[in-house]
Amino acid sequence: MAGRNEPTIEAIGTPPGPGGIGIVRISGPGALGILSQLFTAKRPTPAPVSHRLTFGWVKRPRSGQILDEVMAVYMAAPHTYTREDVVEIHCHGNFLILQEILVLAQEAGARLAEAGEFTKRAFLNGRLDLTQAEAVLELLQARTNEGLQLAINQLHGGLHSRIQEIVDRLIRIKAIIEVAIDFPDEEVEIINPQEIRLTLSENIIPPLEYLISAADNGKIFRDGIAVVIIGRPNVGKSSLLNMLLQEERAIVTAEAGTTRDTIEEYIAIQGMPVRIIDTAGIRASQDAVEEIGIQRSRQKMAQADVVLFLLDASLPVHQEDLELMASAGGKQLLVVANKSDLCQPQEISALRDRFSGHPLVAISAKHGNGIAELEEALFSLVTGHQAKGWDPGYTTVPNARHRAAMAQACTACRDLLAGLGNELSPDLLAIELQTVLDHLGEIVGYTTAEEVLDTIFGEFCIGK
Ligand SMILES: Nc1nc2c(ncn2[C@@H]2O[C@H](COP(=O)(O)OP(=O)(O)OP(=O)(O)O)[C@@H](O)[C@H]2O)c(=O)[nH]1
Ligand SMILES: [Mg+2]
Repeated sequence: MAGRNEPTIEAIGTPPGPGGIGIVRISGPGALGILSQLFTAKRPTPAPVSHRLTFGWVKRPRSGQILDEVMAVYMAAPHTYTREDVVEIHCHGNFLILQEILVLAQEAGARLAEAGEFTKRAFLNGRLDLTQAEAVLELLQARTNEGLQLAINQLHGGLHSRIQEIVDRLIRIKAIIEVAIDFPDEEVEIINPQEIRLTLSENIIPPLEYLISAADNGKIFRDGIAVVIIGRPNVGKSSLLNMLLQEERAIVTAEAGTTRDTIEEYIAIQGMPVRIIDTAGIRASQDAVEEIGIQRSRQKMAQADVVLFLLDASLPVHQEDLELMASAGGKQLLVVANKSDLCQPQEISALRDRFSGHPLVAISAKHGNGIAELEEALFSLVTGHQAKGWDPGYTTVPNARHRAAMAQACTACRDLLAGLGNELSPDLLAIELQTVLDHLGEIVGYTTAEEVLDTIFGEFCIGK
């Protein structure tokens, strides 16, 4: 637990820009003292009452001048986010007011918090484990309801408790082995390799493997995908972007070469967070600006997870279409036959035959036909499942960091199993076991390297 001499930290907890309310948050042993210097309650109490909002004013201590009318709350440790004394001042959401409260609090002894420092203190003080601290960040950043739900489950300790169960089983085995090390001459056979083997192969490796598969299958719902719309000029790429966004985001004209730069937006498709990128139409061009745009289109195509390859279905397939499609290389590709309102069903069938190696959907980006089918096809392409009625069933989806540690733990468990077969000495078994425990400890934060912690908390915003 952080000691009494931890510095008291402060930050604005609300997003930038004008708002109804802005909150300054202060945490640390000096929090209450700082509040008493800045805040004057309308109805003062003889002693501070914890966890109660109080109406009053923030005054500039030197002049006694009122800065703002506020609600303030003091929350006594340890029942707070950081487990330290915490103070919040809820003022009007004006940046000048928030900024001045920060300065006044600094003059009273606080220092500006680093990114994620509140949550880091919550972690260091044992209020959250590392998976829960990461879940806080995910909760703030989730873009879909599915992602939100996963973050809440993890914050609630979903992953932590699963890992803890596995750790507890390992610790039980370790205790047995340690007895064997401490009493090597005992007549009774203390280590029962068969029992340890069974625990490892049935109660430790399978749950780890399950969590690893959950990480793989749930990844897209957690991290999302980048989808790029690619095609020759005028095929309707920007129209499709606008239709997906339900907003006139990109300029659409009948002229080829309208979009010069890439346009990126975020949408949710069937619960997947999608970064959707409209690009300049690709063709041989003499125009310098257009040429730069086309290079950008190609870069975005190279970086994307999925290519929506758009064709104008009302026109014959052009050599440039084929070249463009070939240049998508090994990307996951969905052929989108646009302007289907201008052609006959048999023309679409002909395209289907022609591009039979790829999934194809027919749409009209202008009128909105086929958009639901497009979303479903995209979902099946990236998940391998039908969108309708598919429930991944995972309430816990470990992230890439957790996955890597679990994979290492699994490998170490298999080594341990092999060691048991070879009748390894108890000392060596204990070392192998500790390796597994260390890998799992990285996930929850027992044995996580300082740099890793810095990276994790560095991703947070200042006020969290
Ligand atoms: N009939 C019909 N017209 C469409 C459809 N989609 C787009 N258009 C028209 O096709 C023209 C080009 O559309 P854009 O969305 O600007 O095409 P683009 O692929 O973004 O073009 P560039 O940015 O120039 O590469 C516009 O006149 C659109 O109204 C469609 O589904 N049906
Ligand atoms: Mg365009």
